[in-house]
Amino acid sequence: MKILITGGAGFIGSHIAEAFHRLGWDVTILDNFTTGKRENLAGLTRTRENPFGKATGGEKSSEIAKSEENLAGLTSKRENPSEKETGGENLSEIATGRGNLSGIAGKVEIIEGDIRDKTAVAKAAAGCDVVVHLAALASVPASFRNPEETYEVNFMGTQNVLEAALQNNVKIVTFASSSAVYGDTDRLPIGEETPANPLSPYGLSKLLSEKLCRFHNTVYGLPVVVFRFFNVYGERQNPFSEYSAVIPKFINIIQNGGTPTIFGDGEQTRDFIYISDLVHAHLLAVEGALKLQPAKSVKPATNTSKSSAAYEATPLNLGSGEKTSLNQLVKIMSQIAGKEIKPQYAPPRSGDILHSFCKIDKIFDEIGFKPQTPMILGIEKMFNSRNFEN
Ligand code: UD2
Repeated sequence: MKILITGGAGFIGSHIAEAFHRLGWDVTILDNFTTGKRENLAGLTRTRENPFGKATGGEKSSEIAKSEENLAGLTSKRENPSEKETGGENLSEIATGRGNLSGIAGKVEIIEGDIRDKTAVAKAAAGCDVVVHLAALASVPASFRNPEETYEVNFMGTQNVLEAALQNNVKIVTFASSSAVYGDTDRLPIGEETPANPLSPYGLSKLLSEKLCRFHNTVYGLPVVVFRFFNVYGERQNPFSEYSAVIPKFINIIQNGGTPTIFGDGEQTRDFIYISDLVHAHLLAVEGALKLQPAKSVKPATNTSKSSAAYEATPLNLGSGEKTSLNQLVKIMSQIAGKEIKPQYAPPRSGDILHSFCKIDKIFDEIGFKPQTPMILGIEKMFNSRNFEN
């Protein structure tokens, strides 16, 4: 089985790439390396000699032996009696890196290219069974500075990816949308039925791209899962950029003996989801799609034996379902650091929303996903990782 991950060298993409790699899939990564990093892909190459640590892009790893029983990828457990019955548990282990398939590796191909480049996208998608589309300009503040480029990359880039997926009859595309499509709402927790009122070019670009996904499903029968990511955190998340997310930023400051700054009174809330939970959701979505469509042909999702709205590009919230205020976040970090961290407070950041946390019933009903990582655990793992060395 072969998967294309756009934005696969980024924080999120590299974790998803590792999980599929552990399953024995061939992984193609398309990334323009503006925010993605080659170091993020070290986990794909660690178990064997592989040129990618030094690659300049577009190179292929040497063929390596594959275990027959794992060639079926996600569905292998049905034929493999040595694995546990419950697919969810199994995939969860793969998602957290504890899967017993480590060391079984498919081919890895890294293509340096931009999703605005149709030729690069077509080349990357050739022969793929699954596409995970993550590549985007993902910053809200940056989208205000450069709305045009945000629309070009996020919307037209998505068009190129969907078109290439269609050309290759892929079994499933997953699309990374965002909680930013909701804008500010007082209907909490946020259910998928909440009217989308994006308040940034970034949020709008994601909403428009969701529509593109839905269009490709309705008109061409392309199966697409649309995930609305909430605040994702985890190892390898960049703490150094001006647009860095609050968790890696604060951990880095604390580990360097500094004082984190909270914008506002710290009572704003976010729904933080740990990276391995997000990876698990992707594995479940792909597994579900493969069960629905065992043959390599794209049929309208409605014609499959067991239809699911999830594969018809109706959005699914991908969050923890828990709300955490910034003040609570600092308390959790104090607990892990073993000392009281006293943040300083600054005026609220303009354009910030106050509260964001989501309902997660739909994603459970549709693909059986439930987050499993309490924040204290996820953040502790980040504290213990070595990714914050500049
Ligand atoms: C996240 C996503 C964004 C979009 C949005 C949807 C990140 C980096 N951004 O934006 O892409 O999907 O959700 O609504 O994941 N904060 C501080 N001090 C700091 C940095 C941040 O107090 O030094 C606050 C910030 O004001 C906000 C909260 O922490 O209230 C979270 O900020 P963020 O930048 O991590 O993420 P957010 O929710 O703005």
